[in-house]
Amino acid sequence: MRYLVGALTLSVAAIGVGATAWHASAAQEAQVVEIVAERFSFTPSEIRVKAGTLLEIRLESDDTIHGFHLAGTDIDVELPGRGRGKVTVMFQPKAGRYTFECTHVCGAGHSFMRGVIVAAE
Ligand SMILES: [Cu+2]
Repeated sequence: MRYLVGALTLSVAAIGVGATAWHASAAQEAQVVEIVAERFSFTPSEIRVKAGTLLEIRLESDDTIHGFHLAGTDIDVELPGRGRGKVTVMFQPKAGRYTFECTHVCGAGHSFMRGVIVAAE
């Protein structure tokens, strides 16, 4: 399992997302979070974790192209349309609230398409 997580993270580091978080915590198992994007919401839209948990966030669209930007981090990726694969990012939150939002204009409700990761001590 540890080997698998490492392999996934190397591919993430290659596109410049979440690399710093990874190096600080190479020995830690990641908690997998799956998020599905569709017009005009993310499911789940609220994710609660313990602060310091290394998250492997797997993002997938159920319709068109969407974006995923996690405020306060350098995580900003584009999700391909339905059936065209997932995008994985690594994130290890300190205590706090981290809003995420769609960054690819996807229709009338685009600006309401957001959610939050809440990391508590
Ligand atoms: Cu959008």
